[in-house]
Amino acid sequence: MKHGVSRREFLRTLGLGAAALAVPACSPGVRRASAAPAAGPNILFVYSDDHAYQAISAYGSKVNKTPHIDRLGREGMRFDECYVTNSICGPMRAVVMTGKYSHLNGFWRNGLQFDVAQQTFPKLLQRAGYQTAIIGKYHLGRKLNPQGFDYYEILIGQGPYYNPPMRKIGHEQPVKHTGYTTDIITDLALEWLKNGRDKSKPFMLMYQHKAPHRNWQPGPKHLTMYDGVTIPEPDSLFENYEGRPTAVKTQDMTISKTMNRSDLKLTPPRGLTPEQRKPWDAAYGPKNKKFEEAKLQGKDLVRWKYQRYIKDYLRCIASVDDNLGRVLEYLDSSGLAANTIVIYSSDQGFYLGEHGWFDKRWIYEESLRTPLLARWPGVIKPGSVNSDIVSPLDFAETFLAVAGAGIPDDMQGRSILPLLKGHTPADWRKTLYYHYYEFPGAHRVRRHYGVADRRYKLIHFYEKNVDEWELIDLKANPGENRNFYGDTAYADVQARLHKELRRLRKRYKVPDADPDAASRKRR
Ligand code: SGN
Ligand code: CA
Repeated sequence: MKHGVSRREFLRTLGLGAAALAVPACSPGVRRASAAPAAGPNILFVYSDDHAYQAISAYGSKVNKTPHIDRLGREGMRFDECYVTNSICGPMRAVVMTGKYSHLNGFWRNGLQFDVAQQTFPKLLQRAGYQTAIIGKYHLGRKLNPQGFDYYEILIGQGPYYNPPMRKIGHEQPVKHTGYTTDIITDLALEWLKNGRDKSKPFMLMYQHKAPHRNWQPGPKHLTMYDGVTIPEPDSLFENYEGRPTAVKTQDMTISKTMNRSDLKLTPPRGLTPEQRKPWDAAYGPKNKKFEEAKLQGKDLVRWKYQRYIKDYLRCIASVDDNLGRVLEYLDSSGLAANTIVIYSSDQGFYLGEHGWFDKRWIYEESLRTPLLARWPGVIKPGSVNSDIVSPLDFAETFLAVAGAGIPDDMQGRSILPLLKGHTPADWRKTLYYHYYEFPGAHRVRRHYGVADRRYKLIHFYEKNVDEWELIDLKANPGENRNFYGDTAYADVQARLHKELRRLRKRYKVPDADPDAASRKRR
């Protein structure tokens, strides 16, 4: 166990919140014994899909308001530099489960089956006396049932926005639901909190939304929100990619070209009931008619697409935020709030028109950084902000530390518990290693790895036919549209980052060949 220091520190500092946390004065040895009741707080992990920090008012959103997410920041801590390790859904979920990089947890691209037999933090929490549940999006494969959960009810694959069939523990066949998925996931989570769990144990609930994932279908309550409003455009909506790496020029994720009629709601979604179709058609019908008649071209058309996209995206978020409000209200009224750590995060960030894009995948800011807010009454100082580099790679370790359970040596992140308490260890990381693999794949983003600190990024697009390097300087060029690689003024920075990249690849045991190298060669 490598957690000795942080655990001792955890116990030492418990004086702070001991009463509120109802932690009995027991030694670590006793705590770990299987017969002892778990003593840590409840853990509520709220996870959305593709929720950009630019669309959270606590992060200074220029486009929307998220009062309930903001509340977590006001009553807890906001992390400004939470970097994902592989900006894509399934892989980040696997990183969260295991505390390991993709090349070690085996789930390096979407569409794989997660090896459920491996070590995960929910299994370790179970062993530490927690009751564990996952409700909502799972996206770690359909072939095997989740392990490490006392309860699960999960979407199948991506799952639809309306009327989702869900896989429920103990049921052979999917359970059908009628309604809006964000509401349904919340209803199920509340039901489990109220009546489903074993109240003699602390819980760890993963409450995970499908929203606001593509193709951004708003719920019945938000269909006309933002009508008549113009949402500000990002400065780089019409970026031309001059001087950028080949990978940037050959992607397929622009609002102008990639978005299809279904994304833009020019065709209605399938699978709605007649009662759901009625308000949908009433909301989109007249607007679509006006659009078709206007016969927009060029930049005007892109501008229209951006407005349609961003409004639908924000409508989906409004529902996520409203539903979080319901959950927070329940924690308050049930008295659970005082002894529950609530975390809000997203599997990765998202482009809201920056570089002309939607989607994610890149090491660039909007998809590297993901929101992270945490509230833990009596432990986290309300209204605090942290700007250390943290990562979902640290979540498993953090949950185990919060629970007072041991952190296995083979996990690759580090518990952020000291940061939550306002103390950053002197040897906290200053850089993060990143690696994206899903090419060929949707949106044609080339494989790349790189290192990011808070100012610079060194990026390697490393496939044989597109072997290119890029150096980003956020201070000189916050828009990340200039490549400083090879610029003599950056020689020292470049050399330093090359060295750091080699160090990190060695430290995290990144193999020279990609996981699919052998099969790609055969093809
Ligand atoms: C779907 C989407 C893509 C998206 C991937 C991965 N297309 O394929 O736009 O990048 O999911 O998203 S869609 O037309 O089916 O919506 S992830 O969040 O699951 O990684
Ligand atoms: Ca995602």
